Amino acid sequence: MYANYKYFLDAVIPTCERYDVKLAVHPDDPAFDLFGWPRVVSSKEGIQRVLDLNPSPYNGLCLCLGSFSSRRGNDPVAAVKTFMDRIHFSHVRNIRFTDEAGSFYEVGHRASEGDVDTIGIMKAYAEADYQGYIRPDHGRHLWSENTEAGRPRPGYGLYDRALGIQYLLGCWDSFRYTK
Ligand SMILES: [Mn+2]
Repeated sequence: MYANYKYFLDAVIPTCERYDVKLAVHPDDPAFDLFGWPRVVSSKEGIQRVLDLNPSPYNGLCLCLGSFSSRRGNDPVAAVKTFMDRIHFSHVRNIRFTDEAGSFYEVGHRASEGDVDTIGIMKAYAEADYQGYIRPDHGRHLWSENTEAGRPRPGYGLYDRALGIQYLLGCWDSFRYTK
């Protein structure tokens, strides 16, 4: 898969550079083995290997800290600091493990609600004056928010993503704001 990945990158990166299109790979979701499928972007080592396949800054990351953190032992704050220069987009969200095997579910964005240090992540971005894009990624299904068809809207509900954005901005401001 890495060989195929390099073949793809080497073919498209020159065009990306010419037209200023930044590629951004999302980590495996979840970042551990499922049904024996190979994993490519599941650890710091895997990310480094993908970035090294083509050294152009246009070969970058959509660093999803929810997915990345789903692998036991992965340190999301360290990953942000290590790969800062290649992160074009970041998904900042929280998960809580439910067993030692790595089962988890998605929780609200507050650091205290789960196992991901969302405050430490935003501190790392703020201290580096990160200029890329961040989104809260997923949101819980809150207040019976439904689609126009009347069905529940799990995963991408507006209400909890709005709450998540404000939490992340609050973290950012607490590290960046000066009056
Ligand atoms: Mn994501």
